[in-house]
Amino acid sequence: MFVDIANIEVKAGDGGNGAVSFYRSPATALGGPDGGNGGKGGDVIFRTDSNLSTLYKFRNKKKFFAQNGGNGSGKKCSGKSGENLFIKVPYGTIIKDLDSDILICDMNKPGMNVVVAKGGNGGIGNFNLKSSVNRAPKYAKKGQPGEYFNLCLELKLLADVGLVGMPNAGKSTIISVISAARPKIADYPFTTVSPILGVVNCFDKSFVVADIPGLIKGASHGVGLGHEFLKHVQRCKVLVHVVDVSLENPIENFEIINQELYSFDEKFEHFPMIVVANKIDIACEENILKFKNYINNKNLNFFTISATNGLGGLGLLLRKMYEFVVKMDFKL
Ligand SMILES: Nc1nc2c(ncn2[C@@H]2O[C@H](COP(=O)(O)OP(=O)(O)OP(=O)(O)O)[C@@H](O)[C@H]2O)c(=O)[nH]1
Ligand SMILES: [Mg+2]
Repeated sequence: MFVDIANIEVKAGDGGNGAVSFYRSPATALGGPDGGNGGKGGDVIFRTDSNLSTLYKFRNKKKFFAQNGGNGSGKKCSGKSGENLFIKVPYGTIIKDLDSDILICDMNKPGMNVVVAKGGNGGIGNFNLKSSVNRAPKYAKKGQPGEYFNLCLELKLLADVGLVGMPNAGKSTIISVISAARPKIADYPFTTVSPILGVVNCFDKSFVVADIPGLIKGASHGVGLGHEFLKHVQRCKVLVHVVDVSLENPIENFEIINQELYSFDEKFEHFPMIVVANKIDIACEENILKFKNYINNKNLNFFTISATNGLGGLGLLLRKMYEFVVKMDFKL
């Protein structure tokens, strides 16, 4: 199941208390203070894990508490530090403080480790509190509490290329041809119900393509499935808009999806886009030509393909995706 949002509680460990103790032995009845410091509480650390692709594991487990530090003890013994707690999240997870809605971090790089809640420092024992004024303090300091947060985790996929379009346009067929991803493909709308990622190897580079569930009119306002997933294309470098040209009205369908993209996020109005006219094997020439002219007038890159039988410019399309990814990487 694809889960891309989760609320959780995290608490770092409390610091252990410092000890109040005095050295005693058969030979020394009144030794000096020897209470050790408390140990530091464990931190809560978020870590990206490339094997994860959803926030599913947070559906049932919501509380994550790191270990407390141990209390100090006599003979100047410090308490044990609490163990850090590592929470693995998929690459692309955004962590926000739920109460203030402030962004804490964006786990947008592989291999990231971020301390989100710091463990409390241990309290100082009476051995370390002695001074010229008080050589035998009968008190020690308490450990500090660990930080506590209510967090909202939100996954926004970090694919390079996003495949968007109406249901049944052939998006999943395309990703299955250009990558090793094997999504379900079928001749009915909404076959894909959650984003699928595929890695494309092209020339010297590999890049990630996301197949997003089909969008329909009203998607930006929650109609159909797609709108929940529109956020996953916000961080793509280029969109590949797949249009079924075997249908009567490709221009209208193309504009419906564009409107949905724009009303979801106005930045899509100026977003790099490649237009793909798919299913040319069963489309009529006139329809293809009309659509081609329309797209050319918009100065967008345009490719005609048949994802199922290899007709047309699939190789050229791949090359164009590659060019966009390289160009955008260069700009970043
Ligand atoms: N004739 C023909 N059929 C195609 C072509 N590309 C895809 N199809 C068929 O169109 C149907 C839909 O393809 P999908 O790849 O599942 O479409 P989708 O865009 O992923 O659909 P959703 O997941 O519902 O959004 C399947 O039956 C495919 O076999 C093509 O180039 N020519
Ligand atoms: Mg699909």
